[in-house]
Amino acid sequence: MMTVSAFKWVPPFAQGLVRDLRVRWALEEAGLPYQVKLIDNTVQASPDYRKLQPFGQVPVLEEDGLVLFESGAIVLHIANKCEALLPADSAGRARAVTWLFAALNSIEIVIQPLAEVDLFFAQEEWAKLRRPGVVESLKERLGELAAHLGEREYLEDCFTAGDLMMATVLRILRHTDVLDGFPTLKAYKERCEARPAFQRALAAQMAPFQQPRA
Ligand SMILES: N[C@@H](CCC(=O)N[C@@H](CS)C(=O)NCC(=O)O)C(=O)O
Repeated sequence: MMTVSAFKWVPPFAQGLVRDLRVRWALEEAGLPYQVKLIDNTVQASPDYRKLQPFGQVPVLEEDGLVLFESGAIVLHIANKCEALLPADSAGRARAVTWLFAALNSIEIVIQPLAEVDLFFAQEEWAKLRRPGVVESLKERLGELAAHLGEREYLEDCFTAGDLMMATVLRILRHTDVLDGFPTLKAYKERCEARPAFQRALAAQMAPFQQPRA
């Protein structure tokens, strides 16, 4: 059975956004059972965990001696086992993989700076100066994404691992009203979040955070 690493606890601003969610969601879509290895800061910093994840982050996926890190690589690994995440035809697969990379390399890359400015450095003068430029670049990119999506349900003909990744990336904006300016993208993200597999994955990530802390 596959094992996914996840945090025992994170602050409320991160709960429901931690990147093991992508992996849990992919496993739920694929109908593959998994177990979770909950870690804390001590494990994260330990040499043993660094052997699995060089940067001490989550998620890690372990499967019969295979160890993977990077949520994109892990989701792709799972998607390869499941037609519901990667279409059977080679062109459809390639397009889905393209969107998975676009989510990480073209969208997350412009969303993450806003999360950092707002959630980690909000009181810093440089962050206040930087924010308008970050929002402007982000809105430009989201406009381009919305133009591609148009009135479609998903980025391609059906839901794929590319949508899974894109939805998790758009969710990082939940502390802002930026998506209100892009109603079709907001509806797209909500359509993806309404999938039962997503709901199961989210509930599973949230469960340990609701336990009393030792
Ligand atoms: N590029 C990595 C990023 C992983 C990442 O940023 N994980 C965060 C949680 S969402 C983490 O472990 N943060 C703790 C840290 O960096 O020390 C991936 O997609 O897997």
